[in-house]
Amino acid sequence: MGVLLLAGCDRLGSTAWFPRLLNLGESLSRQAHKALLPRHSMAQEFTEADLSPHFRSNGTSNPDNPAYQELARNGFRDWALQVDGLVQTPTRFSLAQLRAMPARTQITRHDCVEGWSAIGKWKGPNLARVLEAAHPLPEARFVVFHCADPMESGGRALYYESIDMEDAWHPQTILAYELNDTPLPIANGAPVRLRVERQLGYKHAKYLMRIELASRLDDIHGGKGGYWEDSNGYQWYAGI
Ligand SMILES: Nc1nc2c(c(=O)[nH]1)N[C@H]1C(S)=C(S)[C@@H](COP(=O)(O)O)O[C@H]1N2
Ligand SMILES: [Mo]
Repeated sequence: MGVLLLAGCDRLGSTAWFPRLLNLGESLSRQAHKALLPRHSMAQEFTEADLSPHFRSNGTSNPDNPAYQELARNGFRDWALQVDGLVQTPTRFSLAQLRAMPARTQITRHDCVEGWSAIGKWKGPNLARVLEAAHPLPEARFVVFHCADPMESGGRALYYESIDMEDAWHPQTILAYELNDTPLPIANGAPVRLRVERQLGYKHAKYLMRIELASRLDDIHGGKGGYWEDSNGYQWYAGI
């Protein structure tokens, strides 16, 4: 099993994450380590020939948020991703800083619960590398993504989502700033969105503004770990 997993990782050119995940040590109980193995599998990757001619937009396609609109007008030069919560070093990343990090490119299929799929090519740094830069504290168990787009009128109920450390450290979990070799369009979550390839579409938070490390989810917004989980009873773990 272990050999197969490592072989799989080698094939995809990513071996660094596994020892680092273990280094994270204290933040994962022994039981979590055991439970983590089955979910190590990789989502299927495709070739350029498989790309959908157009990667559609779903949900918000242009955030109704004056602060976001201002950032967009400026080509996101003043945008920064805040990483805080249960970290030693709260850190802000500019788009240029994220673009300067080692990046992963992957062609994957996005599956939306509303009944459509599309294959796209995504590029961006591994989420794990970004989180490591802020030094997660041992108590951190969840990664919460706070987005720019309000889901209700009057700027209320900003979209948000969350994943656990297993998915956060998975090699295909990236912060994408490119789709199909072009800067991520606003319709698809500019300037940066999450790709968490073994879960359904609604987990892939767009318009990222802030990433919060947390020990629990029940005291964040509606307490269910995401906008759709809170409002429509969607499953928090949306494995494909
Ligand atoms: N911030 C934010 N993220 C979001 C959404 C949204 O409305 N707002 N919609 C989700 C849903 S349901 C899907 S299927 C995908 C759609 O991504 P796309 O617009 O690139 O197709 O984004 C997900 N992430
Ligand atoms: Mo979706």
